[in-house]
Formats: sequence, structure tokens, C-alpha cells
Amino acid sequence: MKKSDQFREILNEPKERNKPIAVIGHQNVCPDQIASMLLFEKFANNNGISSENLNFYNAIKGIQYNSSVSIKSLSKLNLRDPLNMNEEYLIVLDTSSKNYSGIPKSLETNVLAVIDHHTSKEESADIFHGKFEDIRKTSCCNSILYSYLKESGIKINERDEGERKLASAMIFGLMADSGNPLGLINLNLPKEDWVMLNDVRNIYDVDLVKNIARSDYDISLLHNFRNGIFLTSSDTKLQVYIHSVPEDDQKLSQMASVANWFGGLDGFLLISPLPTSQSNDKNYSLKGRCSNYYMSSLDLAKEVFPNEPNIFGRKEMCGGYLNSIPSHQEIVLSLNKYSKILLKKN
Ligand SMILES: [Mn+2]
Repeated sequence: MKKSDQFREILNEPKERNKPIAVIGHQNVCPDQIASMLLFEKFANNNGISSENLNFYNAIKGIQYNSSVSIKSLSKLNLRDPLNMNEEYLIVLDTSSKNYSGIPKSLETNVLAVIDHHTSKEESADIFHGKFEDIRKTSCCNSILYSYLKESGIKINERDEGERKLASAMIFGLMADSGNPLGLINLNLPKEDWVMLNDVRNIYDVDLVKNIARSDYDISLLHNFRNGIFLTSSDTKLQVYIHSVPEDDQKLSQMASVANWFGGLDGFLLISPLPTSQSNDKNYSLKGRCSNYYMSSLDLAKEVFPNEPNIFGRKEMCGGYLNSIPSHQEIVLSLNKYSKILLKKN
């Protein structure tokens, strides 16, 4: 039985009982999640579930990308606070983590389906389980949702403006989640992503994507790197940059992404001193990025800073705080060590 058929079957109960379905993503809404929600809505509509019976939730604790805001404004999605959730049926998209989704504890057993592309997590009490689970190692979640539409013969209508915006959101989600604006030509992309990309590449609005991208893919941010120290591995493209002055948190995130993308790096760690107002025992802010399909920015950060307990994140992106930083020599040694692990995997 096809995944799309299994998923359709799961939706039958709320459909027949005419009950609302809560659709939840992860906190710090990202472009991929918005595209995934919109694709779910399209799939549900095509299967006799009206949008009035779909409630979308998102715990917005911060902004992951400027583009999330722009992508959200493309759609009519009304994102509610998960604290107000009370539906009998829940669909979780783009995360498998209870904490990261922010849903109330009392509703955890109401999960019908979990669809996610973050596969690295080990089994723990924090992981969602539902009657239907589709966790695949794709670059973005919206490619998985798109595969259900494709299997069901549901097309994106290029003559419809809303659908062109949807295609733009899908493309932007892939760009952001594949860790690179060049995600669109990344040969390591899994099959689902290629299929989606190939189907919508003539539909999405190039100018729109270009405009949205401008804020997050601003190459002039590279000028901010004039006042620090770069430490680099000898045999692969891994780099640590130690900035000399405190910066606004979102600026740091964008700097890390831009350096990683435009520097053509596999992995990049940016360390910046915290402003004295923010630092207690924590003295530095850390941002990690990677665009190599076979590595994890979180693993890299843990290799370079083995004794720091406050580093969190995932494959493409991690962050956290450091109490102290090792000597430059030690950092380079760690980078070289991780390079060797990486070379073996590749
Ligand atoms: Mn995603």
C-alpha cells in the first residue's frame, strides 16, 4: 500500500466524524514547515476535508530566518498558539520532538500522524509516535508531503497565483533546509527532493524567491568577518571563526549561514563573545552550519567543544552557548579529526 493511501486512510476518522484536525510544526517557524502545512491542506482538501476543519499551530519563540516571515505572509495560514490546542486529532509536521513542537502534554496521545525529515534522533521520551509515521531522510519535509500529492495525481496549478506562491514556498523550504542556496543544484539531494524540484521548477516565482532570499542570503554580511580569526582544517572544508565583538543574535545566525554557503564550506562554526548583559556563566555564543549531506553541524560542534553542555540543534544547523573556548591549536586538531571521520563517510 502506498504511503499516500495509508495517510488518506488515517484521515478518514476525523473526516467521517467531521472533527477538526490540529496541524502542528516546530517552534521558530521555518519556510519548509509552512510549505508542508500548505501541502497538507491541499491534500486534505482533495480528500474531502475542508479548510474550516484544519487548525494550524506553531510555537513561535523566535525567528529562524527572515524568510520565514516573508514565506508566511505569502499564505493565508493563521498560526495559533499550541497552548490553546484542544483537538482530538493532531498531525505533526517537520519535527518529531514533543518539546520542539510545544504541544500541551495532555494532547500527546492524540497524535494521528508524524511526518518528518529529521531522522538522526535516537528513540527517547521526547519523540512523538502516531498511528501513521513517515520519517524519511529527505532534505526537506515538504518533499514528503508533495510525494503524497504526486502519488494521488494532485497537481500544483501553475495558472493559479496561490499555487505559484505555494511552489515558491516549497522551493524556499528546500533551499533553507538543504543548508544552502545552492541546495537547488546539490547533487546529494535525495530522490523525493529531486522529484519535487523537477515538478515545480517552472512554476515558482523566481523574482519572489529572489526578493525573499535577499535578507537571508545577504553576501555583504561577509564584511562582518574582518575582525576575527579563522581556524581551518587541513584536508576538508571545515572552519571555525572566532569573532571579536558581540553581535545581535539574528545577525550571528545570518553571518554563519552566509559564510558557510558562500565560502563553499562543508561545516562552519561561529563563536562570538556574549554581551556582558547576557552572560552569566556563559561567555560565548555559538552558531553551527553545515551543507554536507553526510555530516552534522551538531556532531562537529560537539567534537570541537566536547565539554560544553549547552549545544543543541540538528544536522544542518546548531547553536548554543560556551563557557570557554579551547586553544587555537586544539580547535584545529579537532577539526582535522572530524575531517577524517567525514572523509570516511563520503
Ligand atoms: Mn524542515
